Amino acid sequence: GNEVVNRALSPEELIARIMDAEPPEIYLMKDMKKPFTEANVMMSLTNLADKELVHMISWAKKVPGFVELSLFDQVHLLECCWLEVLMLGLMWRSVNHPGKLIFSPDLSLSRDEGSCVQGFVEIFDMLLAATSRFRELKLQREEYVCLKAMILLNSNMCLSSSEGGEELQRRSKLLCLLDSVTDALVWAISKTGLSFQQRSTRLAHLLMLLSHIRHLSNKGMDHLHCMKMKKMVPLYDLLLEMLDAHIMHGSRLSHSG
Ligand code: AOE
Repeated sequence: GNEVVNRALSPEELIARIMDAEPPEIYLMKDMKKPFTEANVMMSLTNLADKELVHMISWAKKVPGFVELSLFDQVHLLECCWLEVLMLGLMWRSVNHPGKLIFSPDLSLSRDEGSCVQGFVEIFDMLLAATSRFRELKLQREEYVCLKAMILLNSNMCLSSSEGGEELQRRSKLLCLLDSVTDALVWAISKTGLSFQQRSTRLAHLLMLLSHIRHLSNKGMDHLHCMKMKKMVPLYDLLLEMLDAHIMHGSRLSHSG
């Protein structure tokens, strides 16, 4: 099955496939003379995220091997990582615009403009800091697409580890996929003409940023939960249900250690 497919894919081919899977730019086509009020900004961001999530599902399906995972695993992975994936995409779009977050080509916010949303500034600053780090590292497109695929495949590692034989097989399938993306990232880094030592350090730097992105996603999820409580976010019933599912999994995980 997919193991054979992925062994046959060279790192170069794998990167070509995930570059091909990249979602398109989303335009909001909103009147930008609107004042940046809490309600307007949250409305636009929710509208944007809503469109991006549809593309994210298509993207995930094009990540080699993803559709060969069980449907349960596919749903679970996306449930766990959607905000991390959105945030990494946001950082990539914003990497050449210091001090700004480019949510879409027609919606970029400076720190001050973001401050109209309660609780936004803290997350905003963390997003800007992680984006600056990617700028310092001169993140390459090939590296970016590998990191995004890694977020997807690494997002619920702890879930299926303590179960029986079939669970172990599903887990090894996932780990095998993750290894192929790791090989691709190592290959992408090796193209930069760095010494062996420098390449190892770069790999570590890039992977350490993933832990910040996970932290940011957790903070963002808390923030979204607050917004929902305040009835600021006009979430569709289905999406609302999905967001609740995410919070439920999060608390379940934190109870088990
Ligand atoms: C980051 C990147 C981006 O491209 C868009 C947005 C828009 C909103 C931003 C967020 C972001 C950054 C962090 C912010 C957040 C608003 C508050 C938070 C600033 O501090 C996110 C808007 C999200 C709207 C909620 C939509 C609910 C979706 C639920 C999805 C779900 O649970 N599942 C299972 C679907 C998974 C499908 C892939």
